[in-house]
Amino acid sequence: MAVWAVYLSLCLLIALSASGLEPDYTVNWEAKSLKSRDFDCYPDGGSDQAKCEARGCIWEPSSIPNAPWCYYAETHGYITSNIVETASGITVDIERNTDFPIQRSQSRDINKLRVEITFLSGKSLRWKIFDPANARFEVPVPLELPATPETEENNRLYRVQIQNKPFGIQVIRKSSEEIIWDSAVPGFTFSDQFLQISTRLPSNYVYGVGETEHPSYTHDLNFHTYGLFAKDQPPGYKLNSYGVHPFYMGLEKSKNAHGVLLLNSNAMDVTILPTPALTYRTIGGILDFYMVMGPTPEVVVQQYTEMIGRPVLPAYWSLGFQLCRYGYANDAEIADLYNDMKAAKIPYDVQYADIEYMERQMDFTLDKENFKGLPALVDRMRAEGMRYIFILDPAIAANETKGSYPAFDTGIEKDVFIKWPPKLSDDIVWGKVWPDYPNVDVDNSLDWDTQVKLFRAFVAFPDFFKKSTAEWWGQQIKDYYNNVMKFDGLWIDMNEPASFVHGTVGEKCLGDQTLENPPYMPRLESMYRGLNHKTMCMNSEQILDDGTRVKHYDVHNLYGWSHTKPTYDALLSTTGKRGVVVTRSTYPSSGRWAGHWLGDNYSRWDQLLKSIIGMMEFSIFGIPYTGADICGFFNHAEYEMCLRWMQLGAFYPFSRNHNTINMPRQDPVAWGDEFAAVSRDVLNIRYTLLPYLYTLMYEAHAHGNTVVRPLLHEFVTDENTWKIDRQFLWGPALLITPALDPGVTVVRGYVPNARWYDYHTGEVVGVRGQFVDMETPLWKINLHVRGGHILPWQKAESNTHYSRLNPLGLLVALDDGGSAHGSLFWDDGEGIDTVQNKRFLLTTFTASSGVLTSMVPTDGLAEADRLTLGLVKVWGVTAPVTRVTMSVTGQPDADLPFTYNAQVQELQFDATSQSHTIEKPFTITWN
Ligand code: MIG
Repeated sequence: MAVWAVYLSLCLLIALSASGLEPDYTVNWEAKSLKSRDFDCYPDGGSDQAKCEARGCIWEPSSIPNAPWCYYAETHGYITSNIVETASGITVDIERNTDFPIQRSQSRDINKLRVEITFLSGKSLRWKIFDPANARFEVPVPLELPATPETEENNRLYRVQIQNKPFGIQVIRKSSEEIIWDSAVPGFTFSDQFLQISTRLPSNYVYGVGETEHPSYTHDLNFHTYGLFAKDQPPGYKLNSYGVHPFYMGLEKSKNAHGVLLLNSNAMDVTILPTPALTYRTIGGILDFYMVMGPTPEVVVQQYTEMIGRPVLPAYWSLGFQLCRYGYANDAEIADLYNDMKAAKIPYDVQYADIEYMERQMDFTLDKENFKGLPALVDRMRAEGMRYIFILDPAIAANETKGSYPAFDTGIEKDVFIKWPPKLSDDIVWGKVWPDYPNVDVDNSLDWDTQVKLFRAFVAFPDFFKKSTAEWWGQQIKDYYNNVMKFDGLWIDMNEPASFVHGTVGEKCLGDQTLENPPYMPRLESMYRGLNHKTMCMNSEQILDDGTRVKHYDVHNLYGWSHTKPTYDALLSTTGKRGVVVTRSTYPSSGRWAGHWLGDNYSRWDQLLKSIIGMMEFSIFGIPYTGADICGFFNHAEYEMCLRWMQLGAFYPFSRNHNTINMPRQDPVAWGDEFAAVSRDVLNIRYTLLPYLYTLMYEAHAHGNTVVRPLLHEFVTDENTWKIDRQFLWGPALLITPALDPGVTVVRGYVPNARWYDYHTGEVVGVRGQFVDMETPLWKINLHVRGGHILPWQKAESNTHYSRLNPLGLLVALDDGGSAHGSLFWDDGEGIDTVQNKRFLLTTFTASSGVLTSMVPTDGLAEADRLTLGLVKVWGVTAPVTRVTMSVTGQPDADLPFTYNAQVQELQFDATSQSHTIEKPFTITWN
């Protein structure tokens, strides 16, 4: 068929459908070939007609930007040969369709495969595609799966159908009959180093796939490819970055939602196509998919985190504001900053030290010249209720005199460092990172490569998969705490792992070069420079817990993951408290032990929006404790941008202002009084709402809820919310509408369909289900509270040590019917396993018809941590109030002092005088 004819009938089709006349004579095959036309048979680039046809594919230039010119024939793929259905799943044998030539001569095709579909539960399923004849690498990240499959058909939300030519799996949501996964599309490939599978998507709305920067939270479907491979790569458009999350959430036409994880840890890329469809291409392992059926976006995250592990509950203080920079000159500079913050009365809980506190950037050392006073300063700050976190990099310096650097010496003794496969060499795979050689005068004016060559010492990378490594790492951390200085949390960086040499010192990786430069190179930042660009050789050998030897090629993306639990365990066992760990490189389930900052961003306006998108993505990846470096890491921050960023960052769960070396200061006391005042005001709001934020963190930990919540999670039936990424929610009830652009005094925001109150005034917003213009003078960030919710709060203090001592306030925002509900989670803020051991208080609050009552489902709080009830604000009280009475079982009723503001419809009453501790239920009535 001539190309022009297809093109013409296409135009006709478009013209007619645009005019509303659906012609029934434009036959189906047109639409069908249009579909297969999207699936790229030459993603490697550099194709031409001859090369394309040599793959048995169809060459047809296209004027659509990014559309493939070489695409698969309809039946290109595998053929189903045998299907066995049981009550708990389906097993399918498939064979390569040999009508088509092999795909890539350098990557051996595997012609016979086994497909195992398991009905994990009524709401989740798994399909695993593997080589039944030869075991291949499988991801060693443990998932929590139901003990027995759901064998009762009627209990399953889904049905699975197998297509045979090409082979494909179709998952159908029974309630809507929508096909929500459909891999019966051309191009399925399973070869040694190139595995490709595509699925049609049920709607144009798909979210996730990281860690990589996306210009919008909703994916653009026009053939965009994102590489996933852990790299010390600041976030940038289409650049693979620190972590890897092959997870997406898809919306369906029926407005249901589902989530899909590809449990594969090899380098890969993911393309999103307008079909709509999605293509995965990975270069190793097997294809192991897990789907959760929701049916709402929020439930998808609950189900996903049930599988990968629920997020850690961070210490209460880690929700406080934090200050860091790379390149503090000495401890005196930190002391001055602390004093200035105190004097300016800006709430702040955590101070950091970056790599400069170390001697020559070596882990577990202290620069005894410039940071001699740091341990004492930390002691002083901690005595005043502050906390301290310091940085650790995984790589350990190797050029110290024997006997002078225990971290390396004991590491060698315990054989913790990554080596070559024994048949090639018994040496360590040396890299170079920050640590300097002993006795060098670092000259920063030299170019980078010369500096690396002259000044940077050899380093060894610990293999954190080994138990012995985890023990050794924990011991170093413990020794530092006991012998050098105290700390409360740990910040782990450079764990992609990052190196300043490519592969190894000398840059020659031993052994199989297809591991360094595979036959198919995913669309990575380093695709033309090899996989080992800025990291270690792919042929390095790592050893799993059970003794299995694996190649770094297969587990590279798990390096940060493997670093995280040992660090968290060490923090707990060393300090006896749960603290917090923040890690740069993550993989599904990293959230069980740590939070994540969004990496080395820029001091640029566009980064404010990108931080919201990044946080929302980490919300659905199950890592709720997240945020970006406030005011930007690289480059000079500018006053207005930094101020707006302080306002936005006050609503990051992980709220830290951080800056790179040699840049001007950008902390809140660096800009003068007005800046300090605005920072203080907005951080006071954050601190006031910390009891609410902490309760959300508990809900994430216990039930998998999101904390930073995209609007579509609360209002999924309203399609207006599906694209919103310039606003976000804290849980269900606080809407945050930041100013994200220079010079604005008005910001356009969506008011979802509910009653909302202006946080600053308590007044009801007159509209709903609409975009509105909100005033945003420089001092103000727009915040709205959703009617129907009760938010716990406490008066802010200089840090959480003090704010936690204040009485508990409640903000009761009544809905249209005069009702509201909410809860409070409270514990000692830092005890280990308080949730598991039920050493916490959970109180629920309900307001309705002028009565506020509390109930206490869990009362495991130690007496010292009890809270008294203080000031309660009720918004949306329409009639004047004459009396407010509090009653508690076994006590006489008490009148409470109150005020009523008729204009704002706000009732305030104060229970402070009652000294009522809230683990005892109460009822308060107003009339
Ligand atoms: O190569 O420790 O992302 O937050 O300040 C830079 C210095 C190493 C990268 C981290 C950044 C940190 C910096 N680190």
